Amino acid sequence: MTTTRPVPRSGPLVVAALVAVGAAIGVGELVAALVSPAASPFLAVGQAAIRLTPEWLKETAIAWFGTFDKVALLVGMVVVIGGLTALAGLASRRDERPGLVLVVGMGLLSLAAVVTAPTFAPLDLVPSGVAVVVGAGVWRWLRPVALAPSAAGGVLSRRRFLTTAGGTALGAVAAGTVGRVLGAGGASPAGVDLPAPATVAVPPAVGADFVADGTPPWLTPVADFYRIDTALSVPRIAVGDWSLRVHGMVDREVTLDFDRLRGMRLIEAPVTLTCVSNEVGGSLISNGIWLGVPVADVLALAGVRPGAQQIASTSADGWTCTTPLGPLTDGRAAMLAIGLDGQALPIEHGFPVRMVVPGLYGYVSACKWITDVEVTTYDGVISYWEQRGWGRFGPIKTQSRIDVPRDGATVPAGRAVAAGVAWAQHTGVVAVELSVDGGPWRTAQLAAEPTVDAWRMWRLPLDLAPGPHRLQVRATDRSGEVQTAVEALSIPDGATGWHTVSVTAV
Ligand SMILES: Nc1nc2c(c(=O)[nH]1)N[C@H]1C(S)=C(S)[C@@H](COP(=O)(O)O)O[C@H]1N2
Ligand SMILES: [Mo]
Repeated sequence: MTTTRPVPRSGPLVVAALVAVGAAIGVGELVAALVSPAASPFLAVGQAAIRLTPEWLKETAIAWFGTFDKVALLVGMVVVIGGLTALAGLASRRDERPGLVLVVGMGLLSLAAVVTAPTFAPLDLVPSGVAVVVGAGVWRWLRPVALAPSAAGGVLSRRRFLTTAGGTALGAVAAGTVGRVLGAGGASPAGVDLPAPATVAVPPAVGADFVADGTPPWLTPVADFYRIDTALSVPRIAVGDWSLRVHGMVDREVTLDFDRLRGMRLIEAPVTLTCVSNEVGGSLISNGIWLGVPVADVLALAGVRPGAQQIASTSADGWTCTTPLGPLTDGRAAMLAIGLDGQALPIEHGFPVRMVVPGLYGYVSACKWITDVEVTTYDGVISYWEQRGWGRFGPIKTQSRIDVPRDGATVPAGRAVAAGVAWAQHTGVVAVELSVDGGPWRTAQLAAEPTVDAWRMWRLPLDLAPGPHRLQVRATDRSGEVQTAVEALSIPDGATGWHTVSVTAV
């Protein structure tokens, strides 16, 4: 008499594989929180993907997902890992090796991601190492339970599998959650004391916007401030753990802790930040009032040697930018900022210390979570984005935007108002003009200009005949330069062209 072996059910195998991989990720998260917060195996892989993403793909991702590009990456990772894991589970009916290969393969991938991170330290290997061992162990233990013959005592074995797998899954989720919570601890802007600045460069911003006509408020609410960075999980640095090392072409190396920095001469100034990736008409621009220590004062402590040309700033997570010494030492409000709009910096905007330089795009100046400044030459350090094809220098280009009416809007014929913003940080905007259907340029009314380091709002009543119309805007800066009509992509050093919207008057 022959007995046929029961065909193993695929469901439990897939579940077993998913639980094993989930346990690896969850425990990896927990171990990372305990020994090396930046070395979470899951996030390290995502972070490596960000580093390796070719420029065209990054631009496509930003075009598709905007500032949700990181969420999209994480969701994509979950889908890919889940899919591969399910396949490996299915392939493991007769043999545990496909599942093992998957777990070990993912472990090697995360080790590679961790080792190639700019902030790599040997301890960072531990979370991925533990994750592989846990993942492989859970797989080797759960797979036989998943395959337990369903003939005799089938209900029992199914129940045993469900409780075992379910319990392990719960444990994995708990480990991962505890890991995330622990990893988030320590750093908090709440309760950080900000001394009063010696220089309050903040004239009352009265009449600086036309919110009633549809411009953004002159001062961007902190919660609405655009956010751009390469950090999949933001560095969380407790004030007591922070220090800044100033070295390179200096007379004496200096290391400042937070209290020392906070005790130096503080200035407060509005500065409008802009991202080089901002497209014509885009929203990657925001205005804040920053509190900080002039970069020049910190450089003076160290003493810049002759021949130095720029500084290279590095963040806690290993991102770098380079900034020419000129704009850092010519008296403008270039600062190591510790405050934004009267509060300590929000974590995602660089807590506890970041750099802010009026007139330069963020990628060449606005280093968040800054921990290291090297005084060097232009060729001494090539920054993160310069390595990826972006320009070495990133002065902000004179630009303007139509906020109202929106593209595609229907407006009342005869009595609409157009309004928006223009910017030429540290130079200032002296005129904004609007052209309807390619006709003559009409001069817009400008709002007050509390500082040349911030954007400037404009408005212009329109008298449109019924029908479709095309509105175009251009700004003129204080150097006399009229915003160019030439359309350029944001790479390598900032988009140009006139923002154009199409509307229908009825
Ligand atoms: N550490 C770190 N700092 C960074 C970045 C980054 O990726 N990492 N991105 C820069 C870029 S490209 C911009 S536009 C600004 C944005 O600052 P915000 O997010 O506070 O608006 O931060 C800059 N500072
Ligand atoms: Mo940027």
